[in-house]
Amino acid sequence: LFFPYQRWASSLGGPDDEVSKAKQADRARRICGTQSPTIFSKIIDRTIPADIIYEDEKCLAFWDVNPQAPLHFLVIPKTPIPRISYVTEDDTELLGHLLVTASQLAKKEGLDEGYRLVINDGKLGAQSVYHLHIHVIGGRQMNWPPG
Ligand code: TR5
Repeated sequence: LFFPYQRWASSLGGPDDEVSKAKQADRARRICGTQSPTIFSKIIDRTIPADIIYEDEKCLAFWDVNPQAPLHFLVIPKTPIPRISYVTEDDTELLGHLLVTASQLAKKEGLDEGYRLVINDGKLGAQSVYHLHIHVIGGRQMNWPPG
């Protein structure tokens, strides 16, 4: 528990950082196309290291490098779907699997008192990496509405 908390405490960049990253990513996506493979494809194929906590044939989970809470990890499909707004009926089973995995890992990490799942979509949703991912954020009181 100590390690992710320490990273969270030392990386409070603030929400503006995430919004500017999302704007940059959207600009790059419009100029360069679909931005594929993203950094997450490189984490999946182990070209770039990440602190991986779970893997199966359909998905991968790893600690967020810029945590927004004491515990913050991402659950991603191995298939590089860019955005939640791009999914189709064919992705129904995969999306269910991602949610069940997120829930099981949250339980394993001891988030018994609650946590938040977040999927950012596109520029207005502050998405910065165009490979679908579920944020699992916990270990502190969340606020509402989100920023
Ligand atoms: O803004 P969205 O919803 O797209 O979230 C992207 C998330 O990916 C952010 O919370 C970032 O902190 C996280 N991220 C970005 C990188 C990265 C990462 N998490 C783990 N490992 C990472 N590596 C190695 N490289 C990144 N660029």
